[in-house]
Amino acid sequence: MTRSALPSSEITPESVYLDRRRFLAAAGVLGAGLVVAPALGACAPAAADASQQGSLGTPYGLQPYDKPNSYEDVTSYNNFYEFGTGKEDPKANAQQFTTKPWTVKVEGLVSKPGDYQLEDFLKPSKMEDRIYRMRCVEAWSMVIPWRGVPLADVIRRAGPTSAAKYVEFTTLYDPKRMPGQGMRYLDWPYNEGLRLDEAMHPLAMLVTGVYGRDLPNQNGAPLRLVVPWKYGFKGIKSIVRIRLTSAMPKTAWSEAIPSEYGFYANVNPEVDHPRWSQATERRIGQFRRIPTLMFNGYADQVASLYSGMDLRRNY
Ligand SMILES: Nc1nc2c(c(=O)[nH]1)N[C@H]1C(S)=C(S)[C@@H](COP(=O)(O)O)O[C@H]1N2
Ligand SMILES: [Mo]
Repeated sequence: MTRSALPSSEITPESVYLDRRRFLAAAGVLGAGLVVAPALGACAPAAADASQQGSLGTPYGLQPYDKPNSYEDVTSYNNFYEFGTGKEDPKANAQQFTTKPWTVKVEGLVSKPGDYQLEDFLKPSKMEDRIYRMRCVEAWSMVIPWRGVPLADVIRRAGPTSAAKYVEFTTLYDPKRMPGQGMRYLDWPYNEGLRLDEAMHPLAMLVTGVYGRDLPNQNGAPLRLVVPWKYGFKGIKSIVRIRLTSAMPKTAWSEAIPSEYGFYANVNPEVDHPRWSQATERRIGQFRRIPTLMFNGYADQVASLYSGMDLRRNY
């Protein structure tokens, strides 16, 4: 009997999900194996490890502590100021938020601007499951199995013109549905940005699900950004607009407190936040603090995007 044949009351959703992924990985089915392998390797049985880790795990800096966080952890400890500033507020306050229908506006320096229903916007792309380390600027972190599409796919379809240099993302503005927008924590709507080459990097994802299920509201339903080598605030939630621009977009946190948050937001353990160290992190669900890695452990993949840049000044 496979584990998924057990009644759901006997198993946690995350164990079923991860078991299935282990099976797919062992069978060589996962196209995104390079990306998911580190976390899979960490929880895979010893026999499977020998064949998986050398080829798949090593390039992504597999660490023994990189086990996926539980579904409960991932969905109950967040930042999403539109629903309150406490870590447990988003889950408590976002339950009634409706995300259907959902329109995504694509505009700016593109050959195919338009308003797309979310389903049509995503349909031409293949959904992928990828387990990423995630690091918040507040020095906590998680390992999360996301589901989504490569951001590069969506941008390619929009057809950036030769003048396009940056991508700007904007969250829904609707204070009736997002009660936190009635408070002036930030200059709403929340917005974020990437340089076009960062946005085209294969690790950058537009995410619609977690643990193989639809994204819960508190995690940014129905569409959010995930950029695993950058601090969590880049991962803008509940996106309604993607705009290609020639000038560097303003971003919510660097506008609010420019002395503490920059445009690049790359994880760099050598550059402290003005009020605390970034050298270590607290992995949610674990006891000891662990060292923070350059580019959150994705340096082999992304460091070349920043060659020649001073990452102390461009924080
Ligand atoms: N619209 C919006 N997106 C947001 C935020 C927010 O307040 N509003 N917080 C960010 C921060 S600081 C973090 S750490 C991540 C945390 O959410 P996650 O754990 O679901 O990735 O969401 C990011 N995206
Ligand atoms: Mo964050």
